[in-house]
Amino acid sequence: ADGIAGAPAPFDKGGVKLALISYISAGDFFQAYQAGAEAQAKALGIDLRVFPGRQDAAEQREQILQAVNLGVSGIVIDHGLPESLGDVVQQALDKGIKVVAFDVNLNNPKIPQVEQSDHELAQQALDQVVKDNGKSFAAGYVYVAGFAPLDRRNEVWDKFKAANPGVVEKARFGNVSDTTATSTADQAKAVLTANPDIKVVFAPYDEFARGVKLAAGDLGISDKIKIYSADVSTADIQEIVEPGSPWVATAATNPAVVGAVSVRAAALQIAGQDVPHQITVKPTLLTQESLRAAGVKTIEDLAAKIPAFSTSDAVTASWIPAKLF
Ligand code: SR1
Repeated sequence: ADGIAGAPAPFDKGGVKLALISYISAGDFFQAYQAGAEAQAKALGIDLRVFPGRQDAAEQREQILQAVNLGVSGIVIDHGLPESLGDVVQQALDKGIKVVAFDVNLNNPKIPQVEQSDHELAQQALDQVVKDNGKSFAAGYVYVAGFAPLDRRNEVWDKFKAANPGVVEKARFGNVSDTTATSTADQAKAVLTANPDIKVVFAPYDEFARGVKLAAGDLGISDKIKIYSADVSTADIQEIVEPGSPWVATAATNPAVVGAVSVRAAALQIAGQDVPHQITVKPTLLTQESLRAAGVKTIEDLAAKIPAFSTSDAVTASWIPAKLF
């Protein structure tokens, strides 16, 4: 195992074992998050064990116990259902294992919480909604309760509607599964057919937005609606900038950067260094117009143009290589 010269123990010797335990693995966001975690782990000489998520709470609990038995020094928990995790996470903490939570509220002062500033992210997207559409329109809203980032974004949507009585939510739908985009597309088709006055769809998860776009294309109404989302990937950029696309804006971080930040939070704790309880990676608004004007085609293009897409100064230290992409 390769140690890092000048790093605190145990990173000076290398071979530190860390587990990444996800609730969801399908989709661009989660794949990029994992790739970022792997890149940061490699740069720290960490032996990262990745446990794939299948939206299965019982399996995620089992994976946490497996990681404890493997003798890992840290566990990054990426999404999940808090009510099914508390006792197994406590078992890990009791063994001295450091835990980091991304987008799942584990409500424990010993567990740093990583998030993308979901309130700000939703607000950025909704500010663009108002710029493009004013404050009176019929809307569709894609939401599934119980996922911390979606619940936080929903708080902003609720406030937005309360502040803008001319915004009428005609329908609420959504599905989170291993086929989120296609299942959401089926629901969106029914919703858009039943509500032809919908002009705006707030779909704050890229798989939701992809589903709504698919439905609009199938129904031949891509020029009648505008879709506002969260998240970005190379595939998303291509869908946003293509001619006639109804997907007009997204507020996003680089998920690979968020994955790297999560691993750094675990590494700093393992090294006995302080980590803030709340760790935030700030989003950036990306409009169709700005992406087209800048000729952005990939997430790498974004990273080259916008510093926040290539690295974050959250939870770093002089001994941690942070520039990975
Ligand atoms: C089902 S939760 C999906 C969200 O998790 C991450 O926060 C991504 O931003 C995605 O939108």
